[in-house]
Amino acid sequence: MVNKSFSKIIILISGSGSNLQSIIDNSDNIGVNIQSVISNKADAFGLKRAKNAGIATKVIERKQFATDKDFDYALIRYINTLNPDLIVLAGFMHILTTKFINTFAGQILNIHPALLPKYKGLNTHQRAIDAGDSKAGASVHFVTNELDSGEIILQRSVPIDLDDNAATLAKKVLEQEHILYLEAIQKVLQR
Ligand code: NHR
Ligand code: GAR
Repeated sequence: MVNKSFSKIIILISGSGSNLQSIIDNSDNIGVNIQSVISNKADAFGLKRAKNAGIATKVIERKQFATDKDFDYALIRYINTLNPDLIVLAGFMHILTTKFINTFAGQILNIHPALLPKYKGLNTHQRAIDAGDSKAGASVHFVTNELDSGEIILQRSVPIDLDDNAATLAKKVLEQEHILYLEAIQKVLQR
């Protein structure tokens, strides 16, 4: 049964979807109903996770469209049919247009694998190691038109050990992300 007091969310992915899995597994606890999982990659493993959980899935790929704008309009049209309370980016790797951000202003969250404002963009773990940082981590933030720069909701950190490489660090951070995203979604829905 769908509890009416649950918030409606949709989740956008591009890949493995382990953050998606964490939200699926804890959706009752944090009071969310996942209406749909959207992937911009047809082969994303996260689509299988959603299907296994009986959640609707939708593939909308950039290559189906002539321009970024047309792609984003297709996303907007689909999302508008669902009217979600929150749009959750979980390993979504395509930069969204201003039109998309403005349409859903204040309703879009992203998890970024760095202690923002450090290391916006890509390749965050290698950059933290190369800089000699003693800690790394992840941030959940509101998505605005400036990449990875919206209000930070919550962060979690992990130590960078001397024998860490980008892969071992990514694994440690990802474990924290799975907890962090649950906490951040709850925090946003409570305000
Ligand atoms: N869109 C907007 N407008 N603003 C943000 O802050 C966004 C966003 C879309 C995604 C996630 C972000 C991250 O957490 C995110 C934040 C992709 C890229 C990127 O350069 C950068 C940041 C993020 C996601 N993507 C390349 C592109 O040209 C493609 C890279 C690839 O496919 O491997 O879109 O880090
Ligand atoms: C996560 O580490 C997330 O922070 C990162 O991709 C991984 C997705 O893992 N996001 C970005 O780098 C966004 N540019 P998942 O698909 O297993 O959740």
